[in-house]
Amino acid sequence: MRNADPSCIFCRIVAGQIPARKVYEDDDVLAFHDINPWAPVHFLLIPKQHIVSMAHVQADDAPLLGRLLALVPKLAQQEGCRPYPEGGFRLVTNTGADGGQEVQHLHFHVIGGPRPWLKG
Ligand code: DGP
Repeated sequence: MRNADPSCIFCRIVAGQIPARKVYEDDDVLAFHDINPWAPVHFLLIPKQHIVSMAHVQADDAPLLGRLLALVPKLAQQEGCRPYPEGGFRLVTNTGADGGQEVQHLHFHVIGGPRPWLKG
């Protein structure tokens, strides 16, 4: 279990110090709308603990990340993505500078809704 980083925007959202439009929350996971949406549906799914990126994931994070990823289909549909196969969603995890990661707290973008909206 990593400690929160007080300089991390997402740790501050987890702590309730910065407001966010929450989609889902439990003891270990938080989902909230992206402040700068790329598509009609765009929310972020994060572990509450401060894992910096996918490059920092360790073997014992597997149960947490498995649980987090298993939430994606239900939350995507809850937020307005149509069901597979006509609908669906994009799941993106930017990692490091070359991966385009801006916020240094592991997060999964869940992006969808009626196209065209695809970016990148
Ligand atoms: P990435 O490039 O993958 O690190 O994307 C970070 C995303 O986080 C970006 O799409 C915008 C979003 N974001 C940054 N700051 C905030 C914030 O304070 N609140 C919310 N809701 N989203 C934020």
